[in-house]
Amino acid sequence: RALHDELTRAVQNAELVLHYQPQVELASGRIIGAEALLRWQHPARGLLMPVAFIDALEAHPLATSVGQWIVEDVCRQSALWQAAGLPPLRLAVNLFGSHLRNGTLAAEVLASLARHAVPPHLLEIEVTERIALQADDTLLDPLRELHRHGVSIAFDDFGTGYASLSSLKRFPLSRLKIDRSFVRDILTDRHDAEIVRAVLGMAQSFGLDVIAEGIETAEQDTMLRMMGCREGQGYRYGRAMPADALAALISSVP
Ligand code: G
Ligand code: G
Ligand code: MN
Ligand code: NA
Repeated sequence: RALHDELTRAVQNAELVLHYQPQVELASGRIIGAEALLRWQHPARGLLMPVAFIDALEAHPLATSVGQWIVEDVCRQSALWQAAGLPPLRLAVNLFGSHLRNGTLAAEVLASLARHAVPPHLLEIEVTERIALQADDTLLDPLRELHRHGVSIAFDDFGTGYASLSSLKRFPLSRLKIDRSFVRDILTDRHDAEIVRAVLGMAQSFGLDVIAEGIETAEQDTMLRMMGCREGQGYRYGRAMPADALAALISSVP
């Protein structure tokens, strides 16, 4: 209850901010995109991570408007970076289940893209298995519509739940995000390595792109490249950081 009320205030006072974690092309190390991750700039407690508030926010009546703001802010940022001469970046947002159920998702996202003249393929929407499981088939229609318009749809934390395989059939997908739990021990756990290999093979069969999450070391990077994984995300390339810091990082690389 206290957290609920505090979140109401936080939204009204614009205390929520987006940080951006780089995503790279493994072959070159080039930053080709970023995932927008929510932070709460709390006036008394400092910068709060999602673990402290994301469940409360997801259940909050304001979740949908926060979701709308996230898409709008990412499109605004994308246009700013384009105008500043940065190479085109694919920016990913995480979806609240309630936002999908709201029914206006597709129209809002398309409006934000149009307002800021952002090409649809530069926006990616990440959907988790939790959402996939809840969703009856018509609830996926907004995602289908966005996908038809060229918006990229990624399956987050792929491989961690039992809906994964059947979801490949129903979901309008562009990319699988290999969960970081499989990347962590990829050099020492033969089963994890085989799971990653299987996901890469499955993605190829289904014509999907793949990104591996949670890459922390050069050895994990090399292993994934050798296995044919083309993109990665993780502390090795950078943590989530303020937008200006990401722009500086991209500009610092010749
Ligand atoms: O870096 P990290 O602690 O930011 O993120 C933890 C989790 O919080 C992520 O895995 C993601 O599921 C969730 N999360 C972070 N930002 C957002 C957001 O903007 N929207 C939604 N729905 N979830 C988010
Ligand atoms: O939406 P999702 O759950 O995938 O959000 C990404 C989460 O993973 C965030 O909490 C982010 O801070 C975290 N993360 C990103 N890169 C790494 C990494 O290299 N190692 C670990 N342990 N966590 C990571
Ligand atoms: Mn994510
Ligand atoms: Na994830």
